[in-house]
Amino acid sequence: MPIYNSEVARIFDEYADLLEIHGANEYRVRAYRTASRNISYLSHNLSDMIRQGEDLTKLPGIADDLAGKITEIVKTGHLSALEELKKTIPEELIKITRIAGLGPKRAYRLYYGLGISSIRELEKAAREGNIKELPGFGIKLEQAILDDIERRGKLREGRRVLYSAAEEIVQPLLAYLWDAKGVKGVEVAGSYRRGVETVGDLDILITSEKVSDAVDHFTSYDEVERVIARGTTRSSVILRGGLQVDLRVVPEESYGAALHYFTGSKAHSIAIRKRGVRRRLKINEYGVFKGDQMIAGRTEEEVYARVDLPYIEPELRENRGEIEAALRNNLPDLITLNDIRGDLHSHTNLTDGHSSLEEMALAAKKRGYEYLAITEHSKRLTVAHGLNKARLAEQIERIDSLNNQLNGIIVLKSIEVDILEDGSLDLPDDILKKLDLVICSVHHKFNLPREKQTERIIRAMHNPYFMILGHPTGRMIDERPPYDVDVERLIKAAKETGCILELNSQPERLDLDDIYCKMARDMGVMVAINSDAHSTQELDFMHYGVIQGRRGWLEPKNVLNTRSWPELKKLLQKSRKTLVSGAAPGNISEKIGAKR
Ligand code: DGT
Ligand code: CA
Ligand code: CA
Ligand code: ZN
Repeated sequence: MPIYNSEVARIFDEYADLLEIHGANEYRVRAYRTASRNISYLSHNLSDMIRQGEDLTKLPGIADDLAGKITEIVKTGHLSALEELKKTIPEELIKITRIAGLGPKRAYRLYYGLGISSIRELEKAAREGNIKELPGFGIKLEQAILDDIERRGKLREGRRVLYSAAEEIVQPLLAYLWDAKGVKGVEVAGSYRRGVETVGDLDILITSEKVSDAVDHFTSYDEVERVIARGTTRSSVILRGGLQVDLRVVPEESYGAALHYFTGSKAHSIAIRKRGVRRRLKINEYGVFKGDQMIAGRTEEEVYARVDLPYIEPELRENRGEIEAALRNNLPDLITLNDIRGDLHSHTNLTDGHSSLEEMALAAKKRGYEYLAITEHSKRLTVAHGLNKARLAEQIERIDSLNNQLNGIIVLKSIEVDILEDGSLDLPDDILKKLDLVICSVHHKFNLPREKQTERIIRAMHNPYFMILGHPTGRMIDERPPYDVDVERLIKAAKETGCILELNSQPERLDLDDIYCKMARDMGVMVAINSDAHSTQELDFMHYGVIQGRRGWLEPKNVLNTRSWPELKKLLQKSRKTLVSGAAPGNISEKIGAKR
């Protein structure tokens, strides 16, 4: 993948900003800014120049040092000096440089002068009038900073946030609410409780002996930016960052009914209420009523029981067949994090990860896993330092020797190999066959027409070493739509070729989504829930995937990595055998052609 001049220019600009925050010599900073501008005006492509062995120092403003850095960027996709510098500067400080009226130089002075390293601290200092006291800042700038922070907050208001971001807000908020006097119960309802991948607002229920204390406590939470409504049964606030939180105070005897009502979804609640009506019962957020008499409401189980249903897990409450399944006594036995025995997708610092092979293995062991697959990128992904055959062979040896030293965890030799445009894989069969597991992913050519994209992937699935399709639709929630692909056909092809689909647990991916998980399950195709961790901490992303899997009705038996290593090994070998004895890769295009 060639690096464009604009990318080199961007990296130099960022480097200049960070140097400036760091207080570097202004000539040095200016050298990178000038180089950045010159590069963006160049008529030649730097990649081509390097390939043709041309001397970069002939370009205006490019000395030896810069020429070396350009070569590094073109060859590796990043600048190690920039990566190093980033480690020494708080990430939020970089955000501060983008606030109106500030820039790297002023960010530097805020950091070293007032110890400000986050937007929160900046806002606080501005409100307290400390910014204007700094030489060269003044009251106008202080006000401009506050205005800009507020404007940014408003921009985010009303936008849905990722489940993972909501979780970061929910955990401390719940702990805080439990601290109020007289509190007997606190729970989040709404889309968050149903595990929806993005959340519009948070709906919190609280039962308390002292209602007004609870409400006061809530509205004086440190993170509250603005109180929208304040009442004895319902209060709403906007938190810093723009997320709305609705708090409802409910009596204990109505707790289950309220929890059911406010968990929704609306479609599910309406269906339940209709079943009530047929039984001459009224169901609302206060309880289940027969005439004027309340006959249930303390727990959700009671509410369901009154309409002759078993308890239904929140993740299923979308009126997508869960009530019918409950009536047939056929609700899924949903997967939990405890059922997961290993992680089948992770990267190390050999490519674009941040932790070493050994650190990853030990972190997986610490999480109680039996196995961890190390799935580095393959060579086409140059920006991620993807592995070629020789480097993969070395990695295989390293893993073999690590496995000899480690107890209680098995590191699987694996790869996340690119699916090329024609459906072939980025590495040859003779190295793939030495691996325990092969994940295949699309990382480029996202914009092929639907038919071509679908065939590209199906063709790859016919490679005998193809086992798991990584992040099957390529979507990034709120950032990139899925590529145009016929997922139903992919699932059918997976069924025919014995392939497995991944549910990638990166919080902005969650790919497969809930609907396709259910489709895979219904069509008898297994799903592997993987973290795709790029560091030891990211192994914890697994729980996001598990929640999405629950929304997709997945049971432990539908999920590949609930198997013990011996069982998993058997399944993988079987998938390989059916294919090796089936179509030879050479015949695949004819096979696909014949099917249509
Ligand atoms: P969100 O916030 O957009 O991510 O989605 P929800 O599901 O959290 O929706 P929200 O916050 O508007 O309302 C929370 C729950 O309250 C919702 O899931 C069901 C219940 N609810 C809200 N409005 C109605 C309604 O008009 N009828 C019924 N039956 N339930 C409602
Ligand atoms: Ca909500
Ligand atoms: Ca709400
Ligand atoms: Zn990937």
